[in-house]
Amino acid sequence: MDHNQLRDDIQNFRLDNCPLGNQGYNRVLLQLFGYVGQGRSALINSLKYVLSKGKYIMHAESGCAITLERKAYELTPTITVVDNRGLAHMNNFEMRTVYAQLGNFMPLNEKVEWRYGYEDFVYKLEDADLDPNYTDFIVPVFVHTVQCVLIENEKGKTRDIFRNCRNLTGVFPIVVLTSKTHGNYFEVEKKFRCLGAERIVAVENYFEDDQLQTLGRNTDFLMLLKSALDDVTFRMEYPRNPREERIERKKFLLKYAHDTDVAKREEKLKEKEQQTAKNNICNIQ
Ligand SMILES: Nc1nc2c(ncn2[C@@H]2O[C@H](COP(=O)(O)OP(=O)(O)OP(=O)(O)O)[C@@H](O)[C@H]2O)c(=O)[nH]1
Ligand SMILES: [Mg+2]
Repeated sequence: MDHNQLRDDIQNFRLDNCPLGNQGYNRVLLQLFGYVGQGRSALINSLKYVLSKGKYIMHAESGCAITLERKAYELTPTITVVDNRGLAHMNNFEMRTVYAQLGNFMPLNEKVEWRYGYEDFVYKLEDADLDPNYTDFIVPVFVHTVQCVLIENEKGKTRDIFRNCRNLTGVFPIVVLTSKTHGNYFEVEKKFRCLGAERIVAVENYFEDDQLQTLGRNTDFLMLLKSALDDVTFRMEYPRNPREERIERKKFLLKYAHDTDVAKREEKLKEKEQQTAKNNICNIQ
């Protein structure tokens, strides 16, 4: 498809024009997530740049500043992109906060804290009910740099993350590989395909000192947005109920938080029993 046509289609996409109307949704929310320092903020700046036809502006701080606050950036009248806090350790406590961000249960423009206590986490979910959001159609986007190879231990966890994301949002995460020209992206793409990724888009982000637009580079960013909108159109062909979907997301989060907590308690109990057994052996000797 012609580049200008593609950009116009993205700019003009409206949920009202879906086969069954908007069904109660009023915007498409691209939720960027992944590990720290993978190029999420740079991706937002590139998307804004490619769609604006104007000068390059650094909207989201990229580079030295680590994103700690959840922030939303409007791309078109229908599409908004959210810069979520990145994962540092990939443990279940961080993961449940990542899922809470993806499920739209964490407020925008506030620092995202990892909630290690079960009650603390559940109270935060309850707080979100003060001003519940039913109207965002969530599309998860996992951002990963080509320069960072997934190690064996991370592969299984990433597969689980993809599956949980799909269960939470109903959409399989789109994988965006950044730094396309700084590594072997075919190799990295193959690894993500093996983890079940359905759609993978590789891009080279634009920066203040690297802002010469080319057709191919721009088209990669537009293809990412088209891919997200294709997913939305596909799901909007079926009858949906945004309120019920939000309740289902909350149930998912409560169960995940509970299971994580139980597993942690069992682990602690086992450690304590092992220590007691060790002490008893020492006392006998
Ligand atoms: N060459 C190149 N560098 C990139 C690209 N994307 C991001 N970077 C660099 O990678 C680093 C991290 O980019 P950010 O945009 O800050 O990444 P982030 O995921 O927002 O990071 P946190 O907010 O810290 O978790 C920066 O030094 C960027 O310049 C890319 O496509 N190409
Ligand atoms: Mg960032």
